[in-house]
Amino acid sequence: MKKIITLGEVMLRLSPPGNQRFFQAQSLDVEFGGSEANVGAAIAYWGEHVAHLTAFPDSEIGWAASGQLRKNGIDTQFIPHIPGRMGIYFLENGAMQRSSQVIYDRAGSAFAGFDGKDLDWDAIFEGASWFHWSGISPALSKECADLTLKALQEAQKRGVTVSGDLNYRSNLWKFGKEPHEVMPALMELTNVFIAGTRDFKQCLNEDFKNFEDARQKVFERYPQLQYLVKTDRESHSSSHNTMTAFLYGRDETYSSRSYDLTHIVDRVGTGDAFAGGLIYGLLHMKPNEAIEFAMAAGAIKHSVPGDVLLCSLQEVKDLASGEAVGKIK
Ligand code: KDG
Repeated sequence: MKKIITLGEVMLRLSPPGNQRFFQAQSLDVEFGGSEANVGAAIAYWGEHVAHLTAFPDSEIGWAASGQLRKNGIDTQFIPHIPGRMGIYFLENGAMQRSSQVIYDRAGSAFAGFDGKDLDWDAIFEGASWFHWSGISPALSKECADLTLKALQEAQKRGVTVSGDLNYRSNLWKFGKEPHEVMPALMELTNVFIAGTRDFKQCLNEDFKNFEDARQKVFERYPQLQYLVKTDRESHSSSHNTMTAFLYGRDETYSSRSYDLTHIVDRVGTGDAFAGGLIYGLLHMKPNEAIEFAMAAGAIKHSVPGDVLLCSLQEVKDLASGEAVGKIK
């Protein structure tokens, strides 16, 4: 069993049932979600030891959140319960030509104010093979940016492989720093980037001509970088997308098969299921198999409501190998 560490905020996810608009809703469906914990949940379901780092409020909601992580198979032993509130995100599911909408209500959350000064890094990383972070955490506050950097330094010190989903979100980054003032130092300590051209432009404040241009420059600039991974999504409507994934090494490129995803149930968390599949794949498989496995995990997530992909290893392997019934181009 491998040990994987993930870091990031977990929020309450409140959404109008089905495809109702916010205005219509008489009730809201309640879940917990957070990009990096979603990644961890998928991997934990496949039998690995995943420990998540975050901070929860010392309230019934905070305890419910940590209970949910444990229910998802995640080790919560390093998570403190501290003063502060639970961040919330409201999600209205799109339909047909109407996109989904996310509204954040997360300022002043326990995680945003968490400096991690009391974390026992030796215990956290003991026996760990992998650390995963995303560009969401450093966007939230100075404390979270510093905590992400510290976690990366501790991971690198111990030779733990690091993946980062650069995940630029324009509606975050409100604490007074721009992405390019924070992200390059984090990228220097990361071995696998999950990112597209827009992420690179924003994180490095550079006007790359296209993805090829960015790819060449980041491989030159970051000697520790092993893989650069991206997904291409063509959105025909809210419920019909086409997706393909690509994995670039220094000397090799692999692409997954393309998935024609019709009747999408919930695409939130697709990138997280994909990242979980990638981490699991790179820990256990050859790179060409890993990207196929990751894309299959991301594809299956579209059929599952909620933030988290919970499905068996075999189901993902079957789809990845083309043996499952699925609409594959
Ligand atoms: O990838 C899914 C995330 O967007 C969701 O879990 C909420 O973590 C979240 C965020 O910060 O938006």
